[in-house]
Amino acid sequence: MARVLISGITGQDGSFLAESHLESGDEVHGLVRQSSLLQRTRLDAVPALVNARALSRLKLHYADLSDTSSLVSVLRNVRPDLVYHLAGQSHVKISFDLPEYTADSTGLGTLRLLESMRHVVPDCRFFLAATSEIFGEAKESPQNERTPMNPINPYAAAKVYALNLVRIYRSAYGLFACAGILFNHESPRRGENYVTRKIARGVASIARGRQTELHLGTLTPKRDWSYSPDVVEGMRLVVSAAKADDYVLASGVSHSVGEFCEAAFRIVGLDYRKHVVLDPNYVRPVDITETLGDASKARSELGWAPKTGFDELVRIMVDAELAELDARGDAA
Ligand code: NAP
Ligand code: F7E
Repeated sequence: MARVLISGITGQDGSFLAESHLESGDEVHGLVRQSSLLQRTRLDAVPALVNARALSRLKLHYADLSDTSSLVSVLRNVRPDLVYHLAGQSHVKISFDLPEYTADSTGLGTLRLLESMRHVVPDCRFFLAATSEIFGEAKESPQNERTPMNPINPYAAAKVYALNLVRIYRSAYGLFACAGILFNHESPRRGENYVTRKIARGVASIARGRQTELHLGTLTPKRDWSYSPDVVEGMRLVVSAAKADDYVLASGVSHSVGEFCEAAFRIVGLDYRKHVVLDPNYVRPVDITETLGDASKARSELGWAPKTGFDELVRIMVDAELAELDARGDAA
């Protein structure tokens, strides 16, 4: 039984990762930050899939990425074998509004956690959720582990810093520090202000007669979208590899935001062109035209490949929103 510590356990990936390790019989510890409400909706989904005995192996600890002493204290108490570092401000557009907070939580937060680990649990394995955003408007397609970093927003710049720290702590101190260079991955647990969840919610709401329009910034950018549980499976393989290294986790297929809309509206028999309204409020100062990942290193060295294709992902997300609306029984 491994002792696993997850920062960002209340997020999309953190909740799937917690579930996956609980199902493997591990002891799972999560860092949670202070908030005025105790509702943690993604974690509430966990009990549906694991039994009560497994839930007794889930423990939450208050800590904050801005408070080094809280991180040291949790590491001392838990003495984890594995740390997954998923927490931080990770919305690209919001990083233009909160550049300093993004640098502090996503960039310096990683430094604080690595430095605390180096002193308290130097033999513990560390996984960073890095991002395809580090490549910016990439000079080559598809992007792999050797593609030059060229960040174009504050979030990406903070993740470049975090990824460089992982490489430094690996080479300078011999820490087992590794990273997944994660391309977009989605699920019904995705944050509501990311485009796929926003579209899925909009489609369900329009299909049930609760609204008529869906406001989006642009339809042209293309993203390499995967299903979050597939990527979480990849994270587990990266952190349990024989050697600490960095791996791209991506589907290798790219679709535009417009194609996501088309597929999602088609599921409920509607034409997206009649409902999508372009709204400048959601346009970014700069945006990446296309991301496309080459996960061949993860495939050949770790045996990882995503199982869920684009059409299935869209269906999973739309069906979940329809089911939630119908369960609430408040369709107009
Ligand atoms: P998410 O759903 O937005 O979850 C973010 C988590 O970080 C939440 O648990 C949140 O806690 C926590 N958090 C945020 N700021 C914090 C702070 N200052 N101190 C402590 N905790 C904080 O993100 P996700 O989609 O699961 O992504 C997980 C990680 O993968 C992130 O690091 C993200 O940058 C990276 N990533 C994601 C994708 C993707 O497509 N999903 C792609 C590439 C990389 P609260 O619940 O309290 O808000
Ligand atoms: O945008 C466009 C938007 O916010 C996708 C994060 O997990 O993946 C994610 O970052 C695309 C962009 O994700 C709206 O301009 C159009 O081109 O869902 P998103 P993202 O910015 O790609 C990377 C890999 C991460 O690491 C990040 O943490 O969709 N778009 N209209 C819109 N996006 C949003 N959110 N809202 C719109 O109305």
